[in-house]
Amino acid sequence: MVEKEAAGKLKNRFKMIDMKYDIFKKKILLKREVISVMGTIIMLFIFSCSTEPQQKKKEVSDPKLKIDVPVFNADSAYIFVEKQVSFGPRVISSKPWKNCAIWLEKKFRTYTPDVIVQEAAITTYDGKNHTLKNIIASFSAEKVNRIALFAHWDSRHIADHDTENQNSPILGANDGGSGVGVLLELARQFSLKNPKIGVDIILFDAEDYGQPENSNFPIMQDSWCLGSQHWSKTPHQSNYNARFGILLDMVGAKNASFYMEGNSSYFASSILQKVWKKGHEIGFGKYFEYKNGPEIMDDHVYVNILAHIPTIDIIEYDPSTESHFNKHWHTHKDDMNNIDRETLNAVGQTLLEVVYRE
Ligand code: AHN
Ligand code: ZN
Repeated sequence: MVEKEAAGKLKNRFKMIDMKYDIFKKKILLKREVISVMGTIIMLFIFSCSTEPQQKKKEVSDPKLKIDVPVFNADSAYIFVEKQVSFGPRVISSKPWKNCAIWLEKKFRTYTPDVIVQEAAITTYDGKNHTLKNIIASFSAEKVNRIALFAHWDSRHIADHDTENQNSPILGANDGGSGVGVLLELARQFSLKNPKIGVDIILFDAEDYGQPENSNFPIMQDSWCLGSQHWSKTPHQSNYNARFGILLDMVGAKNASFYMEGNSSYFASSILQKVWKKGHEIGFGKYFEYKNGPEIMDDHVYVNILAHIPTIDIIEYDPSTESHFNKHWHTHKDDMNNIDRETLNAVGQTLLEVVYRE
């Protein structure tokens, strides 16, 4: 009896031990499972941590990838040139000049509320008095960080490089019209998508009323670029400043090439490099040639010297002509036949790239 009891107790004890062992085993198994699941989670976490930040870093360190640069519409720019030419020669104080000024101001106002027509009394080399009009459109006028884009909107009062009708004014489709056409298309683009930087588009008057070589009038210094001279001495806002400027002059002729103009290299070499590099990067290397051109007396010289804004001139250089300008320069052939959409596009798209990446 005692033996039986003792044997039963022992059995029970063994049962208890077995049960405890079972629980112990289960606990270990559970622990292992937990550890393996945790391990997987930790591994996944480490994996995700080690790859994600690298990708993010790439995006942050290369902001160029994020910017959507608009597509320049060369047809639109072409129509803007055509419209200017349709008024006739835009010679200061003439009817076509007055009508074109009204149209330019109105057109700008459809793209921005900040439009100023700056007027100034001038006397030209021929002793005549006029009131010039510089037409200015500002985008994000409140921003301190700005750039300025320039062109002249007048056309020459004489055709001194033609063989015929030298005393009648020219249409200036390329010489005047092309730069303005490109800038109007840029204005349209700015109204659709605001660039990060503030932009001023400044159309100078009376650039092309310079004294001709065969003139009987006494020689007058600084007879060209009267609008830019006035604006550079007296900008439309006191304390006006821009980080840099780009002038467009004769940017619409077929197969034009733009050499690195001498004054631009002297005053604004880094801007010149920036623009030429962009032109090459987006496939317009045949227009933006890495060749040094001569110094040209143009609106940007006054902007550099008087307004102290480093400014380049994108201006056609033709090594095959005597003037080194376009073959129809200051002749009656500077009409719409002298305008090519591809050239307008090369210049316009390059400028969009420059502006939207600032
Ligand atoms: C001179 O011929 C002195 N300067 C060229 C500036 C110009 C005239 N641009 C267009 N027309
Ligand atoms: Zn000219």
